Amino acid sequence: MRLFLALMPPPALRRRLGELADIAWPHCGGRRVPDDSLHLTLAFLGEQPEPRATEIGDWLARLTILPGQWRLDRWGGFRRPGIVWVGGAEGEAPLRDLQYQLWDGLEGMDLTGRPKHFAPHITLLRRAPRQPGPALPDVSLTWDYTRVELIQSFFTQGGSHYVSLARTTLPE
Ligand code: 2AM
Repeated sequence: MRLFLALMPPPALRRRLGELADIAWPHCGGRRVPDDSLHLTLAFLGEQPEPRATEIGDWLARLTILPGQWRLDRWGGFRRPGIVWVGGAEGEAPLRDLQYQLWDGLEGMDLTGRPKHFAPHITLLRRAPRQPGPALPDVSLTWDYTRVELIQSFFTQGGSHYVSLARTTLPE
């Protein structure tokens, strides 16, 4: 099972992010990520056997995270795989703390893959031949997040399809 931990945007923010993908596409090209699949990856776990998914899901369901706010105000890209994303210019310390805390727990279960660098981003376009430029409008969105989800990724003809397997407990 191909797994990752992510923050999934609430529906209204998901729609706004989808609108940004529509705005970026004529400039950058590539394959637009469907609204349902937009997310922020906190920990990519790769292929894992099914019992591992259960173990990770049980661990996640017992966790409560510190709610936080992420201000999205920046276009960005990873030129080589042709990714176009939105992220934050600053104020990412709470997300970094969250990613750090999650990897501590995952490593406690002997999972590996903690990245050397964490660059929080929401991918809008994949395999885009052009990177975002000054013609794109300013981004100003706020994401109030409360829980992390364990997501299983399936490859389909239309791209990746995601299913949520487990989530952290909401804070009281
Ligand atoms: P991306 O959005 O930058 O492509 C599910 O595949 C998620 O995990 C995606 O958000 C993707 O990030 C990320 N991901 C995919 N393959 C990865 C890898 N080999 N290492 C780290 N993250 C990966």
